[in-house]
Amino acid sequence: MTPKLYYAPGTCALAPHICFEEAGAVVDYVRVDVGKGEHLQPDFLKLNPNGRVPLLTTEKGSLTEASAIMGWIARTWPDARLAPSGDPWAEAQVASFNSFLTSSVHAHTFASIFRPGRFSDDPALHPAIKAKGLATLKDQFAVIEDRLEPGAWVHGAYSTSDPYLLVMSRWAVRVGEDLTAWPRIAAHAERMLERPAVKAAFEAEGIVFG
Ligand SMILES: N[C@@H](CCC(=O)N[C@@H](CS)C(=O)NCC(=O)O)C(=O)O
Repeated sequence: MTPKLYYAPGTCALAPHICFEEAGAVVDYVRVDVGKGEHLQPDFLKLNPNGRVPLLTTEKGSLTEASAIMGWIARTWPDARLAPSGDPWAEAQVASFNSFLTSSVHAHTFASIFRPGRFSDDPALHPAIKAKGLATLKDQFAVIEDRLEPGAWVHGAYSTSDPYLLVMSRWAVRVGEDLTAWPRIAAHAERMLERPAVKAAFEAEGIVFG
């Protein structure tokens, strides 16, 4: 069975989408219209009860969570060299960075900005939640900026962390941040956008950077 990646354009599903393009994998891409609530329909919820994209289905079943899906891609197409192999420390560094993006930058910070209703039912509190998210974003991007080596990929060699960081950089621009405040992150995004796999995924999803 050909793997299917359920995605919505420009979401965190873009990161595994880029990984699939990097691997040259044959994949069926299934566009989910989140605006119309397709991810909350019973057929989708049967596959992912969390009602979120990305969702991967293979002959083995469903796999959720962007970072797990990217890990699977990296190990299934080792020639794409999307993850270090055989070095537990290097593997843990990738897992650490990707977990930070998932749990802190995405689920905490960007969710505060995009979805303040997840943090409080009181609409009067939403502007303060968003403002806190925007402040936290600056702090977290400063931490990422500090750990990036100029001109290098996140972990030196290219890995799943690079498409994932690009998604966060794109969102940062979309919420009004100017990446020039973080020159290494800005340069990282520029180099990412030159990669054929990134261009292919952006074109397929019909999105631009920013
Ligand atoms: N922890 C999940 C989060 C997935 C997630 O929040 N996906 C968003 C798009 S970036 C989504 O499906 N949003 C639809 C909604 O929240 O209704 C992951 O890392 O894959």
